[in-house]
Amino acid sequence: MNLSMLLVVIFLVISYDSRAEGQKSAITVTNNFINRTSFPWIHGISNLFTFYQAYRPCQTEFNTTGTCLAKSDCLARNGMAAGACVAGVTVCCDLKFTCGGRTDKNGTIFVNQKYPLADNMTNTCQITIEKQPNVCQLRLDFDEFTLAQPDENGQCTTDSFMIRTSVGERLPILCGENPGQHLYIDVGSGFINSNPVVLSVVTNGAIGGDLERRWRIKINMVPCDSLNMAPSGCLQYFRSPSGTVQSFNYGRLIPNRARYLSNLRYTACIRTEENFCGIKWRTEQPNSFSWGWPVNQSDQTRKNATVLAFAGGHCNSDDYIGIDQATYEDNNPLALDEDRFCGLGLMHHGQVFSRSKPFQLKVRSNNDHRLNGKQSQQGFDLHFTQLPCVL
Ligand SMILES: [Ca+2]
Repeated sequence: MNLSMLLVVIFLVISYDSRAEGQKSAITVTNNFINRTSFPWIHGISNLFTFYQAYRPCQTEFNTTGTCLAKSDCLARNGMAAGACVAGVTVCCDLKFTCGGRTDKNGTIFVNQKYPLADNMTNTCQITIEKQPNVCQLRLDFDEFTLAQPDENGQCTTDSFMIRTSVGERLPILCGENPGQHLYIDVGSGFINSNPVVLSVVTNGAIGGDLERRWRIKINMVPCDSLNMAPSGCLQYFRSPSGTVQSFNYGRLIPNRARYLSNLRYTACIRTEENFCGIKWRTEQPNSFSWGWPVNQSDQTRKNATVLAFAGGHCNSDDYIGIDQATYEDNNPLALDEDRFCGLGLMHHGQVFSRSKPFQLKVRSNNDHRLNGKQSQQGFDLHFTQLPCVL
């Protein structure tokens, strides 16, 4: 084959492959014109082109990183064609890790089946994570997380996100809206992967309102010798001098319904920075604390109270947020310590100070959600700032 003939063939191959998928009649005409059965060597050259243009990273139309693959190859790997690669020979393939997947790769991203589109089917979507040797924890980051809201009892009965592990404490079942949240899972310190972690999302039909069920969860493996390991017993771990901690499903008020979940028993921990001795917690917005209701208070007491913020023993019988030895004013010996906070405010000024280490926020809710629903309690959105040691 001389050079000019080769160029003509290359032109014909490109013109065939670069047709848009929708132009079916054009493809048929071209396909008839170049009968591949009659000219089998065209296959070889086409494959050569595909090989050179495949396996390069590319940007999908959803602004994620994809891989250039032949469309058939992409679909065979459960990927989704999300834009074109070079000259239409290959597509930019979004290789999704979704339902039925099994991974031992650090940084795997678990998405819903139709991601980035929403899923509104009844389904059980399950993935398995096998840890690599010398990994002690998994950290899940919810880049996107929208499931159905909890029911009036604060339970995830329509949709639920569950973590199954044979190591460590029981983890909360989640639902509702949790973008930006994270959590840690203990997976044991063994070198043999005897305890795979199973994540499952159970969904029931379409969800109401303008919500679209969708998730994108990043899975990171934390090595046993890493300084990034969360201390034992900490579901959430914040490693900064200041930051924000929100309750799961914190969001806009839903009348006569508590947004936060019932049956919670977990701790959010803050890493103590060097030369810091205290912590200040304040509400991120003026009303961003509504958690638990002092059921033992008489109706009259509640009516008379100007700010419905309660502390200490008043919070014993329902849900509360625990902060050890916290007072409304820092370094004031006359300000009494409290360790439980509840009601519709964080003490009277929306802030507390604690010099008790380690810095922890204990989140507790019982299985009775009636009074919390009646108060339309949203949960908490709290800002923390670590305080330097006083000499
Ligand atoms: Ca309650």
